[in-house]
Amino acid sequence: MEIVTFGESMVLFNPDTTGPLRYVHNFNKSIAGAESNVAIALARLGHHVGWFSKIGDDEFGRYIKAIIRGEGVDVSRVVTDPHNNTGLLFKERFAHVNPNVYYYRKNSAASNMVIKDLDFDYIKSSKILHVTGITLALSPSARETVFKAVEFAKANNVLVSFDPNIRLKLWRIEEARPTLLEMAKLADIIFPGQDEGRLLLGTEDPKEIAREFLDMGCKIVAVKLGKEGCYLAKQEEDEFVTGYIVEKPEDTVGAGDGFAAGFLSGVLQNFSLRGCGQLANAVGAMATLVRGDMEGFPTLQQVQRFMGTEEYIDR
Ligand code: KDG
Repeated sequence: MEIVTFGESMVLFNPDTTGPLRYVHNFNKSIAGAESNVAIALARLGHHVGWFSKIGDDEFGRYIKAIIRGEGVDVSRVVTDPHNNTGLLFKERFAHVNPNVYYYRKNSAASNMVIKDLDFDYIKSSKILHVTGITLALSPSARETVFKAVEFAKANNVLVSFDPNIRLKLWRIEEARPTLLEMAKLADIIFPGQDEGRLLLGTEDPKEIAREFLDMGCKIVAVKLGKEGCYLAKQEEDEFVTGYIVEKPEDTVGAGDGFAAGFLSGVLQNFSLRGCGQLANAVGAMATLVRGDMEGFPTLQQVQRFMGTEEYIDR
């Protein structure tokens, strides 16, 4: 594996119509989950990637595994929990505003993840371990599992990639902040958004955010600036990389995961910092062109066309 990641994926029910959920009759069934989004995006870009989680012994768990496997992601380390259900997520859409998200994941199989569910040889076999703050929020045992995996990765020269992905519906900021900062200190690459800079460090200034994380020990900080692009920093170099304007985004959820996947793809190919940022911006932007959390991630050829590095013949 080039990259291994783990965390909860859920069955996502996206309403066909806008308005309060009690008036919605039809839903589109798909999957959601920040880590599997990153895994799928990387697989579409042509990488060997593994994702695992704990799923219920139920139809929803089998569905999630089948979809992710179908995307070319290795799911051989997924654990089935005979006692707890697979988590679900419902969106509620209104015109011109971000959708509401309702989680049905309390005590889900994934939130019952424990250290015993980790395959250490599998983690050791990969170049990068990618984790997010969502798993840290799920339960004490899931949190302990992420810390254990990350400490093991560090001790075995596997690069640690971390997206704080603050979800205030899952935990209070007073609890989230110290935990996420503790994890940030262990990360080699970190992907904060500006809002996360504000919540964690009290600043939205990309340069200040980057400086704080570099001082904590991160080697690369990629601050996501939405359509403005990103600000990237290492100890010895830093730069802004301009983003892509998407006039009418269909769905912005998943853009951050696309960004992380594009960036990590660049890292795996030894791209320059700027090259990593350009690919990250493009994959993140393309994620917003399609409704759904992971449906819009491009193949390598599609992203090259989007970036204008490959000629497009449409017929
Ligand atoms: O980054 C997108 C994810 O947040 C989404 O797919 C669902 O993992 C998810 C969550 O916990 O909100």
